[in-house]
Amino acid sequence: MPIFGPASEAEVTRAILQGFTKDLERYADTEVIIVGGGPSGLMAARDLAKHGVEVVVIERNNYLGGGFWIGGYLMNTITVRAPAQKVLEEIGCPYEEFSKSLFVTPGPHACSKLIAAACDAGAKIQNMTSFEDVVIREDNRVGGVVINWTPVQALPHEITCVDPIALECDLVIDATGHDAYVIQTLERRGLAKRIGEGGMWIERSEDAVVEHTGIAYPGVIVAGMAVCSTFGLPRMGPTFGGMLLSGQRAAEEALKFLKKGVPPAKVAEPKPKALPRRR
Ligand code: 48H
Repeated sequence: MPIFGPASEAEVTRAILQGFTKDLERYADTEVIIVGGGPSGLMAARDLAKHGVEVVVIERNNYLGGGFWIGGYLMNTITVRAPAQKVLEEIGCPYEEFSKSLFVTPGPHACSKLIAAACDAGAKIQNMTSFEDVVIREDNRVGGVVINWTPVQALPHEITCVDPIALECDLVIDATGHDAYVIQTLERRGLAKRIGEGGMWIERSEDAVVEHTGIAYPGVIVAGMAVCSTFGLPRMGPTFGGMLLSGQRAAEEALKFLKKGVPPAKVAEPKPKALPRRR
């Protein structure tokens, strides 16, 4: 008696294809695209999905988490300053108090909990996918992202004649870390400016990164280290509370932009006639 139920090779292939196609078809036109699946991007994805926003994370690696896996100096310990330990509590990640307002937790535990929290909330993940360019609309507003398979980008130029595809959205969140890749793309066209991050100053940088998280260009919110790079803020080294709270702030700003998250009206208003979703 076999242990496993029946499934042929062809069925397995079809299951993979259908899963991929179903997701990509749905997210060809979505509400929010988050470029970068590090701590700030995952946090934003989780909070947006929790509010019922259609959100997809584009990640160039096969794994999510960015710098959140290993903490500082390849030593696997994540540090967060108060009040960011509350986020760890929310996602069910155990932590210890190191000193009055500094908390520690193992990177792999924190990272896997955060990934699970984003997926459980309903965020979709498109990994091994690199952001290449922006889709531009009237007045140079960003209206989507141009993507390609990461392996295609990694091939020698002579054998990479593979055109990318594009996904449309209402809002892009640049959570690509130090590179601020979305803003960089706009900068190359003379549309935006990236100042570059400043030197390390933990006690200044984390407040600043949260305060500056928001719309940096029409159609683009910056989150996480991309905020420091865009606005010339000090860096915070191996402490991650600012990344988590910046992701939360990015989600709040996105909800405001999308006019979501407002309490429902007490009296039901008549529904407007359904229109095609956009453009
Ligand atoms: C698709 C891309 C692309 C692309 C990059 O670096 P991250 O962890 O980013 P944050 O901002 O969430 O967190 C920063 C933190 O890890 C850190 O580095 C800190 C706190 N440094 C302080 C200091 O002083 O040094 O994650 C970014 C993610 C990664 O997973 C990348 O692979 C991904 O974005 N990414 N994905 N297309 N073009 N570029």
